[in-house]
Amino acid sequence: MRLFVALALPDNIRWQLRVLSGGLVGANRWVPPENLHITLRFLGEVDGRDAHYVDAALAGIRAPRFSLRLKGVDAFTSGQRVKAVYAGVEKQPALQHLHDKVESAVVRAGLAPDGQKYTPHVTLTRPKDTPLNKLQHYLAEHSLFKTEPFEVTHFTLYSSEMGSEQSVYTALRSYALSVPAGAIEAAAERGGTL
Ligand code: 2AM
Repeated sequence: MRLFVALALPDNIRWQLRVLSGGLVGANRWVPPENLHITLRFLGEVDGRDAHYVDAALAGIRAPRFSLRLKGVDAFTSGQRVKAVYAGVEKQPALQHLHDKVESAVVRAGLAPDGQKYTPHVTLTRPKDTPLNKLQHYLAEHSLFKTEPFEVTHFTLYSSEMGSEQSVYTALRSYALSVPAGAIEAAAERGGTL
């Protein structure tokens, strides 16, 4: 099966991304709202035994919850070709920290290291035929894009299958992030919940 590890996005954030999903020449297919996510690690084709090891290693990760915000738009290009257009993620050291823990866990489970610099993003479209000048126009138009902050409380192992129109992602298991030390006491003092 084809697997990846990702952060799901809350409904309100997916809603806020809707303003970006259109208005780009050569991009006719946009990632549907239910498929929008932040990939932590693409695993590719993994057999059942390795999937089991990966799951066990991911379940052993201890990392704190954190707050995140999507900010700006950008693109991965190759020469003149626009490969993917994405919403950016505001810098958050806790996200890089979680990514590094996931990477170590995956390697500990026996998969090959990724070796690439991690650029967190939410892919919006993989255009077929977008000229660079049209891309520049789109990016300039949305340069001030920003969502509300949201809490990241877990990360998820997904399988990916080809559907007739688009990929179908299935959440196989979610792994909880911990409540930071002190937050429980502070919430109790406020007399409220976390
Ligand atoms: P993306 O976050 O850049 O879109 C599920 O297919 C996810 O895994 C996609 O969201 C995609 O990343 C990522 N992915 C798919 N194929 C990949 C590949 N060959 N290398 C790296 N990441 C890949």
